[in-house]
Amino acid sequence: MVTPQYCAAIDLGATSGRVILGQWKSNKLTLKEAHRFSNHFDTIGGHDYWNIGALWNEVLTGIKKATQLLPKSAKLHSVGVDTWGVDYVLLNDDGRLVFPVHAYRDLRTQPGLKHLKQTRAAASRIFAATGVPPVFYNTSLQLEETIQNCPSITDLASRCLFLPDYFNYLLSGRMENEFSISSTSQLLDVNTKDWSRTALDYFRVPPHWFSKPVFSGTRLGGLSKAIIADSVALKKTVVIAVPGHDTACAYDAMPAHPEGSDLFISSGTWSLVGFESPEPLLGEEAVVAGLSNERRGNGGYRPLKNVIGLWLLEGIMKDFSSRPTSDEAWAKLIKSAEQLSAPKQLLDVADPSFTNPISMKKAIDLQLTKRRLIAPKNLAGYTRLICDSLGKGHADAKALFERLTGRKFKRILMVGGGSRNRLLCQATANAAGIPVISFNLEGTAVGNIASQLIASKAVKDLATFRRLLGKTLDQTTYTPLG
Ligand code: LFR
Repeated sequence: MVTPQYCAAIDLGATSGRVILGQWKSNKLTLKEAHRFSNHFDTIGGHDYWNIGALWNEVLTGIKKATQLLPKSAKLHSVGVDTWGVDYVLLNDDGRLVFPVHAYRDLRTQPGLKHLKQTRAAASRIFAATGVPPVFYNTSLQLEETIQNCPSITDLASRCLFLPDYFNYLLSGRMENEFSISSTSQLLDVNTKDWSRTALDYFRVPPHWFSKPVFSGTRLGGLSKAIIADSVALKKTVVIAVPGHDTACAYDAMPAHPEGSDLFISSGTWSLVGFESPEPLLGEEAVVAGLSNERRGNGGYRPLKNVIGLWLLEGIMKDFSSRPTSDEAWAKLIKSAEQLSAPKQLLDVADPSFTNPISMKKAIDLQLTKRRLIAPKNLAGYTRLICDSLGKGHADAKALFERLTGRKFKRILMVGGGSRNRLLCQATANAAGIPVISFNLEGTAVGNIASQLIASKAVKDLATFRRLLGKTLDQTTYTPLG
C-alpha cells in the first residue's frame, strides 16, 4: 500500500488568503481547501497598513482546519508559506515588531520614486545592480521612506523579514530571508545570490537587517511547541521555506514545455507576464520598459513585466451596485461583455492613476475624457474594455520579450483568477496571436506544495513534478481569432 504524504500550503494574497491541504499519492496531487478568508489593508491617517495579527490568526486557523481534514492517524508532513511580494516587517533581536506593517499601495514612496526616476543615471545604476526597475511598491523605496522619516528605526530594528519569512519565523522560530521573495525588494544583486551593496547604500538600508538568502526547499525546523499544542498530527511537521513569492510559486506550478518556448501569465490582482531564463534581461531598453528580473526559488531568473491586472476589474465593481455576487452572475456579466463589439480604442493600462484610486471608474473615465474617448455605458461595457485592454497589455509584454531576447514563444500558459475569465483569455490569445492554455489550478498553492514535495524527496525535481501534474490537469485552449 502506498502511504500518502500530506503538506499544507499557506498562500496569502493581498485580497484573499487560503490554506490548502495537498495529498501526494501514487504521483498524483489532490487538493482540499482547508480555509479561505478575505484580506485587505486599512487606511489610517492617510497611510495603508496590513493587519498582521489578523493574518497570523488566519494562518493558525488554517493549520488547525487542515489537520481536521487529515484521515484518522495521518500526520501533516510539512507546511510552507507564500505571500504577495515586497512587503516586510521590521523586528528587534527578540523578534518583536518595532514598526507598523505598511501595505505596498501606500503612496508614501512617491517622492522617493520620483527622485530615483528623475536621476536617470541612478535609476540605470540601480537597475544594472539589481535587475529591478523603479516601481512605487519596491521594498527599497518603502525602507528608504521609513528611514528618512523615522530615523530612530535604525536603532530599534535589527532585522527585516519579508512577510513569508516572518510567518516562517512565527511557525518555526528561525529567521531567514528566502531567495525568491528577497528578489522582489530591489535590494538583491542581480548577478550574484546575495544582497547588492550598491542598492543598500543608495537607499541607506542597514545591510545587517538581512541575512544571506536561503533557497527554497530549505528545512527551517519543526513547528514551535505552542502551535503543536497537543496535536499528534503536527508533532513532526516541518516548516519548509518554499518560494516565498506567490508569483514564483504560480510559475513553478505551470506544466511548461522543458524547451522553454512557453510564456507564463499568473493572472490575478496583478498580471505577471514572464518566462524562465538562465540569465537576466538587462540593458537600457529593459529598464525603460520596466522589466523586472525576479528570481526563482532555486536562484534562476524570471524576467517579467507586471501589467496592472484584474485590480482594474475588482476596482470598477465598487462603483456598480449591479456588480455580480455569485458565480452565475459573473458568468452572465462575462457573457454580456463578450456579446458587445470590441472597443476600437483601449485603455493605457500603465496609467499611474490606476494604482490606488478612490474610484476606479472615475480614474478610467478621466483617462478616456483626456483622450476624447467615450466611456462605456454600463458594467458589461467596462468589463469588455478592461479585459481587451489587459489582453493587449499581455501581448505587448510578449512582443517586448521576443524583441529583446530573439525568442519566439509558442504558447501562453495562464493560471490564477484570470485564467477562469474566458473574455480575458480570448482577448490575450487574439492580441498575442498564439494560443492561450488556461489551467484550472490553484497555481500559487500548487507551486508551494511542489517545493515541499521536492524538499522531502517525495518528488525528484520540478521538471518531474510538472510532467506528472500536467497529465492530470484540466485545461482549456483559446485559439487566436480574427
Ligand atoms: C502578486 C505579487 C506580484 C507583485 C505584487 C506586489 O501577488 O506578488 O508579483 O509584484 O504582488 O507585491
